[in-house]
Amino acid sequence: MAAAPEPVDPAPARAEPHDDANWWREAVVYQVYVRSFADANGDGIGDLAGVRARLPYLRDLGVDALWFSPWYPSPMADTGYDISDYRSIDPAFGTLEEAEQLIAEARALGIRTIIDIVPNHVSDQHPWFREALDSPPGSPERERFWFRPGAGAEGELPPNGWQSIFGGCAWTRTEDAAGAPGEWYLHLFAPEQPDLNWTHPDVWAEHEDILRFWFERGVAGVRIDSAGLLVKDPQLAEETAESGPGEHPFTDRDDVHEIYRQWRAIADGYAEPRILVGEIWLPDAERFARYLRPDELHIAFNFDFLACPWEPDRMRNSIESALAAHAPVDAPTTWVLSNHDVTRPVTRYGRADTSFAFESKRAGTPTDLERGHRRARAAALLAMALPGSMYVYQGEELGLPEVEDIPFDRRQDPMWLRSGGVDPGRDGCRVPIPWAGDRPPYGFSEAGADRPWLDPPENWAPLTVAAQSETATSMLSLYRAGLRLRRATPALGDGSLRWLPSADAVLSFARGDDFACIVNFGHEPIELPAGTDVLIASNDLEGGALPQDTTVWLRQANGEAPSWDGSTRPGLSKG
Ligand code: TEU
Ligand code: CA
Repeated sequence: MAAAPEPVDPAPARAEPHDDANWWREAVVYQVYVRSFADANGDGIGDLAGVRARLPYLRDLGVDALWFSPWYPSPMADTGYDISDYRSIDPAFGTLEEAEQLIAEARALGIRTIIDIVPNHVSDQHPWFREALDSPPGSPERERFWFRPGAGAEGELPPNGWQSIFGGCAWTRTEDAAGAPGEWYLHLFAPEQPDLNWTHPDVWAEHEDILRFWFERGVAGVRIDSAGLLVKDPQLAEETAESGPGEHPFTDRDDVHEIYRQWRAIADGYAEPRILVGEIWLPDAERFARYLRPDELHIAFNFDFLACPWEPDRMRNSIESALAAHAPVDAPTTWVLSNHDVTRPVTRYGRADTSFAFESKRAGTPTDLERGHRRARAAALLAMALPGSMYVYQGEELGLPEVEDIPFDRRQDPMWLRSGGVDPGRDGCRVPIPWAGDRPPYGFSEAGADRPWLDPPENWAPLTVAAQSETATSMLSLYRAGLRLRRATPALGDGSLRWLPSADAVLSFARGDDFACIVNFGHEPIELPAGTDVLIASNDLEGGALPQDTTVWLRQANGEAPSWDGSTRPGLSKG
């Protein structure tokens, strides 16, 4: 038997529900990937009219806010993360006026709107980059980007060895109108996404203005794309294996924090303060937490939890270290199981190795979807019970699996294209949402519409919203019930947790005076503590015991002593 984990946070539970200004500390935020959500005009691409029509669905699901992946005009080299105009809406999605209507309509249903801001790079069709290409080396127009002469006798080699996150060289050589080669420019992602130079005052001023533009249209906050990458080493030093904290040439450099302090001041300037959500992939929890200091970002995605394998000790460590890292800056932790960049949880958790890593996505390895589905259900109730806020990616609530057999000629993701097919890409988690009916596209578009931009599989009829709404045991019913209970349970949301003694294969924690959550990862069904009522379980109990890969929420029965505080050890003794 392993020693019981120490209590992680002795702070008292939150005394009263948070006031409205702190909504984000415990919000459930639903990520809308507009292109794949709902297609109202039948061109095979999801749009804002489609989202507006489905707002009641989102209200009934019980989410507090929507985060929209980029909806701006874009050549779609990276499905919208290559923006050519930050103050408008792509015509495929709708109009600015529709976006304003959507923001207002959602708010009338109690749902706030968060938009995606991409400050690291712009589209190569953005006017600034077009001007830069049309201007000579050394011109002010080029200063807003990272143009450099090449190395080698003829400038034929890239300025340094940095590699693109999407694979291949991070530099592309320019040509003038006559086809003569010239300077190179930096792109940490695709060549269609040139990096901005964040030492340039225009870049700062432009983004501050973009923030105000959208805040004044009623958005409640922004999700900041690639938030740790904005600042580059001006010397363009090579990456080395042993760079210390803040020394990497383009990740997590100390100067980046100054940008977010400035943005925080803007966000705080509104009567209803706006919030800043960081997309930051950093293994170092302490460096990560620096972004969440009181005058910087409000919150950032906890990718460690997303990437964590479905194993009790690893999960417990991930949860503990996240809570411990967030506590000193008084920022709430987020609980994220999926987004538009990663393998769907149902698939991930069905593999022998249940972790997530960009470098090894294990596409095509044996996958037990039934087991993955069961674990994804257990993970959902775990995430909903943990202290802080939760982010749900569209389709997660339907238990959609990763689509792994998209024909090569249909795949669009630059990760797939630029890796020469080595990386399966991210299209498999971006397939259109199935709403109703027996056949693709399952109500994503109406009958007679154009083919959807990615085809939903032939076997998704049982996964539609309509089908799952009819079934009490569906993933959708679990998300609806779990989110409803989460909202109705004062001990949940923001606050702290107390670990309870349990067997190695079990996670068990209490929140508030009368709530406990138990997850059983092990083969043996475990007895539940005496004197408790089951609020919800991710799968059926077996003769009153909690089976493998199942999460249960318990409430202390009326008038009973708190039987879980030391007196019972789930998995070790009878309750
Ligand atoms: O993702 C950022 C991103 O891909 C990196 O943080 C990367 O995943 C990480 O460093 C891996 O080591 C965002 C968006 O979510 C994604 O869809 C975009 O393609 C990307 O930025 C470029 O805008
Ligand atoms: Ca459409």
